[in-house]
Amino acid sequence: MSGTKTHGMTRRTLLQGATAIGALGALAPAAWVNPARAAVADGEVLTGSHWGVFYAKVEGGKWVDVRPWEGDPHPSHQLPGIMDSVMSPSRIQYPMVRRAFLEGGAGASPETRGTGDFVRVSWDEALELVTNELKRVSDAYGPTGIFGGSYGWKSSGKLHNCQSLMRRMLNVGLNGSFVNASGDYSTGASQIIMPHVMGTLEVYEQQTVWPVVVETTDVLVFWGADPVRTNQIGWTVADHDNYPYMEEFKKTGKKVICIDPWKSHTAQFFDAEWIPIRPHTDVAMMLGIAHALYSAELHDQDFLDEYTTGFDKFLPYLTGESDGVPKTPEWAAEICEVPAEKIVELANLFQSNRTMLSSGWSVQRQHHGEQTHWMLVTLASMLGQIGLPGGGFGLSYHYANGGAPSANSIVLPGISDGGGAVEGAAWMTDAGAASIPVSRVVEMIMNPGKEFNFNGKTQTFPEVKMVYWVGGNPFVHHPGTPGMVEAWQKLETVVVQDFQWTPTARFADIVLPATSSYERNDIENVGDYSARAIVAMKQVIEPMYESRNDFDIFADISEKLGAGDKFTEGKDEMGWIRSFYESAAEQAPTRGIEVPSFDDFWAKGIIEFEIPESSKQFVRYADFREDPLLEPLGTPSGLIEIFSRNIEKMGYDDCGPHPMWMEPIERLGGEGAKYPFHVDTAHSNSRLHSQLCGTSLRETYAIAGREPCLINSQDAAAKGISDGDIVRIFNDRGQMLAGAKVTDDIRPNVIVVNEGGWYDPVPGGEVGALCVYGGVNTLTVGIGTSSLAQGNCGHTAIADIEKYEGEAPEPTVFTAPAG
Ligand code: PGD
Repeated sequence: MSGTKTHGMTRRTLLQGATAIGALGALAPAAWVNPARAAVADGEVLTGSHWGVFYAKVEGGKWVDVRPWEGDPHPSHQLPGIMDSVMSPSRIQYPMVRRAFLEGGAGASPETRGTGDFVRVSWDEALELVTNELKRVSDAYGPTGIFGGSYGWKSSGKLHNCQSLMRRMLNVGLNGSFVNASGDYSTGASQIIMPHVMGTLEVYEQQTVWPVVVETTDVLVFWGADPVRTNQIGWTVADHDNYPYMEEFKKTGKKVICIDPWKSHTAQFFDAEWIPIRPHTDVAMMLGIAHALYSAELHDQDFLDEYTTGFDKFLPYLTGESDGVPKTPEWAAEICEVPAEKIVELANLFQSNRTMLSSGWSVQRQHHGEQTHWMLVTLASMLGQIGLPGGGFGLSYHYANGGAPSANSIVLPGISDGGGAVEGAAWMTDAGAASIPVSRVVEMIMNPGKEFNFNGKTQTFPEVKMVYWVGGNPFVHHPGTPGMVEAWQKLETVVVQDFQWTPTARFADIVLPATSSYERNDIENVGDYSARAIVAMKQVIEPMYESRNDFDIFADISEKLGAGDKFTEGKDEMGWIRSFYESAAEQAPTRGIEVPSFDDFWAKGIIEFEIPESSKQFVRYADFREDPLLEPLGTPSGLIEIFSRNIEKMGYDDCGPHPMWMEPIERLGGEGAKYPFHVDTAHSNSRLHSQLCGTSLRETYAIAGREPCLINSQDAAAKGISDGDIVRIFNDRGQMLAGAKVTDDIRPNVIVVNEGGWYDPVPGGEVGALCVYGGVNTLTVGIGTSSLAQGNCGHTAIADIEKYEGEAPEPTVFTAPAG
């Protein structure tokens, strides 16, 4: 363990300056009562969440039921889980500190992280500890000692954005002395490659809207996307506007194709043609289709000439002239296990019909994931339908209801992280490495001083000693959990602020209980793409136990750091919410609409906006197609870059200048593949990542008390596995238990274990320990996608499976540690 400097630090030193009551550990909940008040003691409260707008029914101050908002066309079946999350046994009730940390000081016995040995402390004591640690680490190690790049899906709401609030505290209180992170775990590869190819992020942008798709698309392809399952949630408050359009499309009887190892919810909903591709081989299949198009002269050379650059440089690769390997349908079939005839058939089908190639993000959340969407764009360019109604490609139909027409609305600002306003924070950009690509966090902790490549730059990992995590669950979301367990042992101090006793909270030194969304007031737009309403996210109940709002926690820490006023700017919860609304309302006249006063809005609870006819006709890239000179793309050439000179200049051996098939580090059927099964880690139908895993909703899907593992009936028979059996899944990185679900909805040699199941190691804390619930990142690869994007590879894993014999240890992760 590095940082021995603090080993001798005693509890007394850590608590320096704490009040007598706090230092003695006396508990004073009354001092921390939230100033905000629940909306009603009896009745219904309208509020919002990632899962949509809903009514919470309250009786005698208790939340007893949920009812969807009548404006939601397709409410999520997960709503009851939200209510349960507030009261579940996995709720964090009090501030807690790891015993060894409290008694031995920062960095003491790091191997006891994750063992559940916590001591309850008062809020005074906890806040004093946290503030002293922030000061100590900042003083001792300088601006890169603290990692504040905490990532995760937190809760909706423009004020209680715990990640912005934490960085605001670090900016105003420590003058911005912390290491931040860029990007996200969803689209790490695509959001870096797409600006080179299309001049924009693509993944978070409006799609050709659904009414146009229903009207004009003949063939709708979902390539590794499951919108029926994943559109249940939104980053703001979900509107679910895509569902009625999907119903309409289904009624037309037009062709839907799902290219996916799993016969997904979408495949079943549309009764689609299912093409059970081998995982991680999509680029090869796309190349096979491209080759079939080119060799039959079915590609659109006019489109390629006018709207793209570099096809001539890609062509020798496609034909094999440059490397001796023609990317024929037969070549592709060997790799992807889709028959060559089917590949040729698809080439003809796509070319002779208006075809929308809609892709999800799993296909880029894998080793060399940059290539997939780049090749998809290349294929769509060869088909020549980009910018035509219902044709081309789309990278967000499956996310937050992308493609739902946008309203003429006002858009809310949110709490800022205070960065821009901080004097002296310029060191962050000067230092260069003060921000890491978000999924490199474990690599950073393990390799301080090591150089790494990222999108054309060479940077150096800083030496981080303290991590403060809010609104995320890295012990579940980060691929390669055993690597994270090991990395955490190098840290001196870990603070986690959450309302659930997540696996991440269990591996912390100091755990602070936050309120859930439903114990505070906030405000949010409804519909990430439609923005068709603004909802008052009203407080449903009083804060449970000793939980406090993230805003109040960080305001107090800022105060202790001498910057309380800078943090609050003199505004309380309702003051901020009012200011966001009133600032947004200033946009109303320019949009030709009227909005009520804040007080009227708040009393009403929700305001809705009209969706103009023009929005219902939006076609992505229609302007570019109409006039590529006047409406150029944001790429260096202004055109679609099938060949990128900028990427060529970077000279990476793991991401070339045009899309190509690159063998991933491991894959099913790959050379020397050590294990016979690919592990598909798609998102769950009944959770949002790891959120709600700690609730009673789990009982609706768990098998033998564990995360389900879908296995093909032939594979199950060969392995002697029956429906409901407990299975052990293992590879060189880790091992976990799961409950078998035998089905023919998954292709042979692939198993599905949804991401988001809570990591539950036995015995707690050990690197490589058996995870008894089924946290699938126990098995996945922790490396970056490539030197270009450094995204995460959460879908890259092969493993073996066996029936678990003997008495399986029961999961314990869903209850609070004693203390
Ligand atoms: P969540 O479960 O949403 O997962 O990773 P992420 O960490 O976002 O975690 C959010 C946490 O925030 C929860 O613990 C919740 O209780 C807490 N929280 C919610 N509201 C508040 C609040 O107001 N205050 C505080 N303090 N805490 C709060 C998701 C990530 O996983 C993502 S985005 C993707 S796309 C990746 N997907 C995959 C995948 O497909 N496959 C694998 N193998 N791995 C993945 N990991 C990634």
